[in-house]
Amino acid sequence: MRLSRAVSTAAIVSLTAVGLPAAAAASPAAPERSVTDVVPAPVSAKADPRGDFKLTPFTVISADRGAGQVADYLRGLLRPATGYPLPVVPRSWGVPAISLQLGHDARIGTEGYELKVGRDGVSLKANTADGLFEGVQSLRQLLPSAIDAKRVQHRTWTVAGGSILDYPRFGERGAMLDVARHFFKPDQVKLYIDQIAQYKINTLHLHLADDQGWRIEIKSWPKLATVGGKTAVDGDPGGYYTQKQYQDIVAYAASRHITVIPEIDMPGHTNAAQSTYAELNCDGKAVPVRTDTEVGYSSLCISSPITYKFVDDVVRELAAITPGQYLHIGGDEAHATPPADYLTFQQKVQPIVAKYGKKVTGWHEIAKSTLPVSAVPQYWDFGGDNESVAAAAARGNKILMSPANYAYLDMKYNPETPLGQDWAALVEVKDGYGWDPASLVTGVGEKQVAGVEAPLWTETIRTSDDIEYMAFPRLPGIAEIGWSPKSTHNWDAYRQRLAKQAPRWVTQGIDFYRSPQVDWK
Ligand code: IFG
Repeated sequence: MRLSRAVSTAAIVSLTAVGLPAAAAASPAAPERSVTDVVPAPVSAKADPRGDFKLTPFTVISADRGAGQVADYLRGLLRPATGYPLPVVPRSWGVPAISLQLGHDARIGTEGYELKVGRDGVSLKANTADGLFEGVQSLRQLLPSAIDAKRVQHRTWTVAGGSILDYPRFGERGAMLDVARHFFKPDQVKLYIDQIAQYKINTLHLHLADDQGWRIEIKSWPKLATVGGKTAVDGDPGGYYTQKQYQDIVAYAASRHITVIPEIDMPGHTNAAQSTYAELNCDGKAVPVRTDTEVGYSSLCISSPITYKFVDDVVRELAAITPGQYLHIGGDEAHATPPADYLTFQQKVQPIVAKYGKKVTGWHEIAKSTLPVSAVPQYWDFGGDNESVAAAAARGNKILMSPANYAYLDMKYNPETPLGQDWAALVEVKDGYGWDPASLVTGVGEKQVAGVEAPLWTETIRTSDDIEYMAFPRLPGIAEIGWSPKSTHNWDAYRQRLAKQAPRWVTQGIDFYRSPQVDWK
């Protein structure tokens, strides 16, 4: 039966309108996704349009010994939307497979991987499980964005063909969540862990204590959490992690190949502790509880011996439940601590961290003291000269870069941004992408950079939606700066790759800021 012209035209219009390319409207579409679209940009990627791999209900995941955890994680990613069994097997016996293999490839180091996608199967090779995990993050992006759906989608599942050889520029790519100004429940932290893991972030810095709240149970000073944890900025609900809950968060992060770095900020930013325990104040009187957002007014009592018993107890208990090598001792904005006292404090506290088998990291002010070479100052100023940071770098300390005017995710995008602050800068997506860690601070070059971190301070951030709005789309840019070769750093190319991430965030329910600087897909 011939449709009348009007009807057939209407049919084409309606099909096109719902986004289904009607035959007449179809053009040879550029592939929706390709190995060259991956964020962070890989070291090398070569598309093979004839090499697409189709997942089917018969596809298996084969895993070398030692690759089982990543294989199970991958299966967990793919099963909800495909509904396929995708059994994890030690060998594929010739059945089409995604194979995870461990080897010794000097080119890719401890976190790199080699990914090959062809019609007959997918091969992912790495030297460690960490490398396989990072390779899986790239593999995910070669599948349709619908792969992140939580319910079965009846459709074809094609992995874009091609090959990727990849490894990180810097060893540390981090995100910080300030759970002190506002408290976030373990499940909210785990959600953020899953969101940042997809961009090869490998550390999560938890800012566990500040003036407005103490968030981690310390058994030898129980009121820190039970009393000091009650408050939050603006009198909002407080909360804290029991040591068991903290260990559960640490384990969850580890299953996403992310190391937790806990921070107890001192000698400043200590009002929650000092309003809870009178003996922590030089005059023996508890200071008033504070839930405003002023900074720089508090200081532990440097001359009092009990201060160092407090630090010893806190560091000992935190070290015992932290598998990661580093403890963050804060050290920022100690404006109420006389400079000489600050140095005294650093000289007493840093050995305590070492005594409990951990290494020191802290805001870059700690570089005013002579640090052990393993200590990592975290730079948070705007770039340029900093004598003590340059001197530390010259002595062999590596510097973690988190400049407030580029990497602080609590900075507003623009004057109309409803959340966040603007004391450092307005940071639109392009601004957050427009810097290089190895040329930010005089005297801190490629070899002296430990990596990058994107802190999210939460004075104005209360919900997971708030976190998502500030972290996306800027966090992937920081992740790319930390992972990808400097040679790939190009805003015009990046903004197109970033745009293709949006359907994934929509499927994942990430409430991201639709910056006008990006042509969102
Ligand atoms: N500076 C303070 C943070 C937080 C931040 C908000 C650092 C190292 C301003 N210290 O950044 O506690 O208040 O943007």
